[in-house]
Amino acid sequence: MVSIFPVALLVLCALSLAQAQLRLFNLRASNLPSDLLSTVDGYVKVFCGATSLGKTAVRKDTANPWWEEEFNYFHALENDEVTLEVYDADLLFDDLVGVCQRQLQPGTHQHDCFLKKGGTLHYSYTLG
Ligand SMILES: [Ca+2]
Repeated sequence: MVSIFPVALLVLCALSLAQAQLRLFNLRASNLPSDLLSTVDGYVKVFCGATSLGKTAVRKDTANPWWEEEFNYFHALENDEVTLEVYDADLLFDDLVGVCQRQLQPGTHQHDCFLKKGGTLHYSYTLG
């Protein structure tokens, strides 16, 4: 008699390793901190694992920016870590306001992430 257990295990592995499409969208921030020397000019860099998915445009002179960019990645895996780095663009060196990291789960999710130097990043993603 041939056990079907190894086959079932194989199928499970294949399912859990199946690449999925990640769509990250609706990026907004609120109450970004200002410094004395410059306006708050926010932008966000997006990564999935070690892969850079790009960055948003700079929203000049607002503590409550929103970004219309969407980020798509077709090789995402469940439990991959998505990283969002929020910066304040400045003349010489851009300030890192905070970093948000989260492990991807199937479905559509909306998250608020408190940034180290102040303010909150809001974003949504769909994995599926
Ligand atoms: Ca600035």
